[in-house]
Amino acid sequence: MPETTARPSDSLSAETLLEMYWYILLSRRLDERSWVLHRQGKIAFHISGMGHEAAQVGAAFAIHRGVDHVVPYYRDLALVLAIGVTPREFMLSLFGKEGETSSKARQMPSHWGNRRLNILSTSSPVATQVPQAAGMAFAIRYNWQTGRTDPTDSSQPRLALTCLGEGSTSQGEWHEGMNWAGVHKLPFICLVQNNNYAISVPFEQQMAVSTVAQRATAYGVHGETVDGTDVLATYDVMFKAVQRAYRGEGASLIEAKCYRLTPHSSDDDDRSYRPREEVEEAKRADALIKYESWLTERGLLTATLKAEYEARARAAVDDAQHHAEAAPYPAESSIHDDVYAEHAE
Ligand SMILES: Cc1ncc(C[n+]2csc(CCOP(=O)(O)OP(=O)(O)O)c2C)c(N)n1
Ligand SMILES: [Mg+2]
Repeated sequence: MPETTARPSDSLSAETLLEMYWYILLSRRLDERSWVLHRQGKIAFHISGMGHEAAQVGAAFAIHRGVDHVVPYYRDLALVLAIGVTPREFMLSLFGKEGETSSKARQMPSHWGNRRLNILSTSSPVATQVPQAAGMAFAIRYNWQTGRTDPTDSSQPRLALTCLGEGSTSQGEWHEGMNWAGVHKLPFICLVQNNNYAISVPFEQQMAVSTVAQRATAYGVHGETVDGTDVLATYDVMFKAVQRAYRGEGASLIEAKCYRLTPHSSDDDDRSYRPREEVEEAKRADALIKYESWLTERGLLTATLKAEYEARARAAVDDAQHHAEAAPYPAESSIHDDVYAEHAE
């Protein structure tokens, strides 16, 4: 008899599979609108996650969303939406309006932070969040070891997940964080979203190895490369990494191969370093189209249902935009809030 290996995603319900689809779609439509708003001169800056959504949604669904610690990077729109950030919260950050959750509208957009959802905001220098996330994982393990928390208690954070691009793994902080995670067998996952470019610098000019995942050996952590345009393949790899972390078996370095479908940001022109044919080919292999076909082949997505999802996404994007446009800017008098410590006289 041929050997069949069950994949964790085999046991996902139709409802969950469609929920994953919803977040990929919602992220894509919000992202597209953001580019339009930028071109209309309504917002100053946008940095896109298009092409990375499947990897991010696959990862989000493998963790305990809203409870486990997540330290995302700027491309993680789909990840944070799947964790519970709302389209309104995202648009408030684009417009820099009152109610923005990461920094009360002080930060650049896409520097996700959300106390309610255990999402920690990062600063702009890439990879600086890696030692911080490893430190959070250290605290989790320390609390288990000292009996302060129970590793089987799913109401508590049981791992720290951080994301970054492959180019950012050239930074010293990445190596320090990974080493720390390996030495202390931390419940820590680093998800590297490898889109082959660090702005204009291609992969082969960033490192002399052929995958990021093989660097895991140097830190004594589990390393694996996965097709990040395949939401279920990413979910499977992430699910196993998450279970290892929860069981106290240590850290993982997961490399999800993606393609950035847009320029690096609204300030970049990628025509100077990427051939158009390469971009067009990646668009044909787009994660959203691939997952739609997969769902359709299995009878889970019909033309009617797809139209319903599109209408729902459109309504959510419109609502978020109108909400952010109507919201006030932070009051001038609040400019020093959270800058200086406050002491009771
Ligand atoms: C320490 C540091 N150096 C340079 C930059 C400017 N910068 C911002 S994003 C970026 C590219 C990062 O590429 P990668 O890690 O591959 O992530 P991607 O943007 O491709 O998802 C650079 C160089 C920065 N933010 N921080
Ligand atoms: Mg990159």
